[in-house]
Amino acid sequence: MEQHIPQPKSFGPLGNLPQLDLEAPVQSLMRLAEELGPIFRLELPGGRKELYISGHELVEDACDETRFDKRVWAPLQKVRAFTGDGLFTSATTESNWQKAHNILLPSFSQMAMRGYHEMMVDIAVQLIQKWLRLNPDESVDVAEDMTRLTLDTIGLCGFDYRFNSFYREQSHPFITSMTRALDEAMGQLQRLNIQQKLMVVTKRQFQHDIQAMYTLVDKIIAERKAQGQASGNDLLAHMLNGRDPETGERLDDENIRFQIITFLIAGHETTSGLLSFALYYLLKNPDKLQKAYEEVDRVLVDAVPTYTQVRELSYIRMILNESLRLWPTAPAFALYAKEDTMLAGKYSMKKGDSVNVLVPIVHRDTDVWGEDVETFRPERFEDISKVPHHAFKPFGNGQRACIGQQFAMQEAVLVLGMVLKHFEIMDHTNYQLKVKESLTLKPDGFTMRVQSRSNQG
Ligand code: MNH
Repeated sequence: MEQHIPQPKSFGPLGNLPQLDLEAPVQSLMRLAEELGPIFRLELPGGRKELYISGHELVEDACDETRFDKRVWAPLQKVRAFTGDGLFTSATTESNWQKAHNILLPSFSQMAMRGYHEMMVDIAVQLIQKWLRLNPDESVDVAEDMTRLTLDTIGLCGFDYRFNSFYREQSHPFITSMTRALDEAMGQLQRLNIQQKLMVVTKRQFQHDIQAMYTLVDKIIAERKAQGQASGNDLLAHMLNGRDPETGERLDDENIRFQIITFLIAGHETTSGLLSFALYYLLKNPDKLQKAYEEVDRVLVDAVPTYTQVRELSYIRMILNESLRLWPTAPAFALYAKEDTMLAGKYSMKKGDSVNVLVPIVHRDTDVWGEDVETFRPERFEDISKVPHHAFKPFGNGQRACIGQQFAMQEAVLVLGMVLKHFEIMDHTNYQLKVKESLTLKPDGFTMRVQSRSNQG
């Protein structure tokens, strides 16, 4: 039997837009899900209808790849203005998706992580050095320094390029352009067509920012080609040299440009948010912080961690997973039906209809996670076989899941481990969590103090 899908009261041509806080759309959707249940519908300007799901049964069914595939949903369509048919913003049916996926998958295997370890350590040491040199009354802007770290890490591991963010007060010009372009892409979503047409200056700035990104990236590609294509063992080398085992084809230059911009965006915002949320939760949970200290003191016995030691930091990894459960920094993804189908046997969907998965609410489904879903409890991830994987989707789904998952976790475990080995962290403002939204989520205005642990004898 067909079931009713709730929709809040709508307001003429604006539809349900008034119910969304435009500064924090995901958090408005989370509130609506708590009110309306595991499935609801909204009407957005332009007659766009969107379906949102967050119950584990619905999500598990929509994650069936034989019937559903990733939809490049509205925000990603906007981002396509500068990431084109790169991995993140292409449809599975576009030929460059499969080709790039085949060529790049080996660069992201757990094996490949060994090859990035020295470079990850190089950047992590810069963060530690910066914090060691702070005066006792100075505090750390957590998300800012984590963004410096993750950007520099993907720059170095990916393209042998140093953004040198720890040597700059202001962000690197690439990041200024990227952030502004991302904000503009999100802004376009919320404007009516007529407003959009009037925003000449904004449009010109957008074009300027895109051009600035292309210029830097094209320079990186040209310099590498000048050195001889075979040089290097980073992502760029793999993109220039790799051939698709299925077709024998290489990636073209335009697609490589889109992939580089994609990796620079996808490869740093989310990981930086993850590290920031993890530090927030540790400050608020002293008993978990104590367990983490015990682990790093036991495992990280050398001046800098080895690859193998990072793999041994299992409690640190659990902390990161639990942070991703409560605040998955990429909070939503979309799927469409490949043929007419019934979602979870209850809701009929026509070929092409889509659903948006509200990940933070799936991660708070008490049916699978238990009653204490709001509690930060890394021990949930102790026994991998007991984790409800169908209701844990911080990295998306199936073949379209995050290609950088191993990379992100390797980097985050290394950095959180090193931070805790070196510093006592202090919640000097009694920070109250406020989540800031762009394409991803981050704690807003979160600062802490750090004190070297080695000075304490
Ligand atoms: Mn990542 C896709 C989350 C780190 C590169 N990433 C996705 C998706 C999610 C996601 C969710 C699926 C989106 C969708 O279905 O529309 N990613 C994360 C999170 C982190 C992360 C939570 C860190 C924490 N991602 C990284 C890193 C890189 C990266 C690091 C690169 C070095 N991610 C990608 C790419 C895709 C992706 C590329 C698209 C993959 C594909 O569709 O083929």
